[in-house]
Amino acid sequence: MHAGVWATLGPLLWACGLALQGGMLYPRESPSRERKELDGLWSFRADFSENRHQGFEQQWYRTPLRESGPTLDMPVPSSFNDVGQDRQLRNFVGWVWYEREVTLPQRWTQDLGTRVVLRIGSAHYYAIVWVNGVHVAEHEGGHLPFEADISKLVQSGPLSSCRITIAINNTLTPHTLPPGTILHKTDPNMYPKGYFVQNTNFDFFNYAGLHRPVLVYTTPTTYIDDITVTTGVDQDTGLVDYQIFVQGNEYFQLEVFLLDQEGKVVAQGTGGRGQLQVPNAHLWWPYLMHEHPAYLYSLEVRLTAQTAAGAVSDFYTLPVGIRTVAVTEHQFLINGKPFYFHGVNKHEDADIRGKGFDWPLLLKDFSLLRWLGANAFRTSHYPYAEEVMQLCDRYGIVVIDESPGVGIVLVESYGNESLQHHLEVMEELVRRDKNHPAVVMWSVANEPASFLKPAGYYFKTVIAHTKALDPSRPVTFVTNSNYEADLGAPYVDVICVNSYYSWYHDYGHLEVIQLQLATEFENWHRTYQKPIIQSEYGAAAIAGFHQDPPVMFSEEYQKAVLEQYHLALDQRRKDYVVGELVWNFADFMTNQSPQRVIGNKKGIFTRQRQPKAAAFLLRERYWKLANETMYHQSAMKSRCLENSPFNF
Ligand code: BDP
Repeated sequence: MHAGVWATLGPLLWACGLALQGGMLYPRESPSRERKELDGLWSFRADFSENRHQGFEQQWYRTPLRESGPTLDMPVPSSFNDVGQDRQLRNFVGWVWYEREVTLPQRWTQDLGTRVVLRIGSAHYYAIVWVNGVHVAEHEGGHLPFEADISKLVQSGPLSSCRITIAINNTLTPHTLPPGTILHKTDPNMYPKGYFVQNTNFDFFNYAGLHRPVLVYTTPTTYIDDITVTTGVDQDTGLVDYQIFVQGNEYFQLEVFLLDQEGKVVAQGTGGRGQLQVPNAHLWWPYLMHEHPAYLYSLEVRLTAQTAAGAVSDFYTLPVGIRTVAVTEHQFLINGKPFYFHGVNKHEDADIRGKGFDWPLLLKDFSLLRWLGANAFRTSHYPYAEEVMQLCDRYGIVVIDESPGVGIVLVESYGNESLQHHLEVMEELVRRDKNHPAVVMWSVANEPASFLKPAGYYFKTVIAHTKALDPSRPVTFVTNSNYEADLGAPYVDVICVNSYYSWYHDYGHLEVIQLQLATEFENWHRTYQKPIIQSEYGAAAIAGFHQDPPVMFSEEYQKAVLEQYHLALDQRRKDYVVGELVWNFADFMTNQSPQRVIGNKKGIFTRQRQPKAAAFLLRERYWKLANETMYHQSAMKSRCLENSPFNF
């Protein structure tokens, strides 16, 4: 087979005039692949110079960082902001420098048949990477992985260790995603010379640093670069369409095996693309929708090629869930059955580590989701770590996968430069997450100023591009506009709408919620004939504040707002409302303002993941909803009884 044939996203991307270089398969160990994690302590320095450019002027990447000035120890993964006691570092805007020495196994540096790749899970926001002082990568965007092939560098001579330097800039501009602006304050009576602040239009703290795992991994020099899997169902037969892209050699053989959870081969094929048929397939069902949710097969891909040095093999195993997704005027269907989203919006956010990836925190969050009876969440307002998506696949938690397109409210952010970047980000997101069965819809943005004139063309283009990249999933963006003013709504598959009745207006007036919400639902559905998700609603409560009758910021008020929403949702959910996602799963950090009390307190859990009264209310509701929407009632009963707070 000829490797020049693009077997993955390639043709579509070329057709659209854009193309990412290569795939972004999650680095998994296999008989042909090894990994070395670089998590732990790195050396760190923020460039506090006036123009924030001293690091480049003095070329801090050329020699060990400790030689150009004092350094701090900085944990990776973590945001740098909340680790120390320095207020200036917490609020720092500009370049920070990370460095780590790493000793690579001798074989990696001596075997020319080994390809050595440096992979950065995320670096917020703009990153430049050097290895031993040599520039190897640059990446824009704080929430998606990027890589550099460093084989040549580490294999070019005797090497005892290699030095990785990463400069990261958290500055946001009108053309970044999310956008932001730098405001220079020039009044000498009020601000010192050169004073500036970063302004943003989103409601979470702009944490920065190396937020996700950094690692070095290997593949052979002829390697499986990308795999795309889409699935279908024909009666009882599961259909798995695969496309495999190989790099490094023109001539090779590919074999694929689909294994069930017992390790039995249920289908096999050869070549770079094909369809596997699985008789009596176990479908991937969401949590609480089936007695065996989240069934995952393993797709084992085996590559063999002849090189001058002899035969080469590469192996990669991809988890695969067989399921279908479809949208009608009234319904969201998974495996042909109506699916009702009852879940949450989240943030990657916690004490001290900020947006830093943390396994214990992640497992705690998933155990709370399951306790709650939540079957879905939205990755508000940016792509989450790959490990999060993997757990969603494993536990059957359905995901609306959102881009970092949050706070797009300035007219400057609707020009061509922003649009091109948004298209690229959607490419990176689809490339990374396309194979996750848990992902059932893409969200290209949250609450953009979609009433501005250029927003119509902008969202039409971003949505069309996303659909071309992945025709297998619906696309949306999340709005808080009025239905008449929304220029993006004609292009989405599902209307996702946020509202804060009796919170941001009609303060304290719980009695207006039902009427206002019912009117809104009617208007949207009459105008667009599309299913609707209440993609955000909620109220702030400071844990431990109690008032009865309910008063804003008390736990009772938060609960009462939710109850009123639920009454209106119940009137429409059997009709065209297909989901409800509370804002928010947990309290989270924001910028400082008189509207925020050490962050946003709309969590149903505290930032430390302890329940407020609203969590118990939602738990009761979600388990009831699950009970109503189960499709295999008798089989489900016994399973749900184990966890449910109710007797069915
Ligand atoms: C919504 C935003 C969300 C905010 C929330 C709030 O989408 O990011 O945190 O409001 O104000 O409009 O709590």
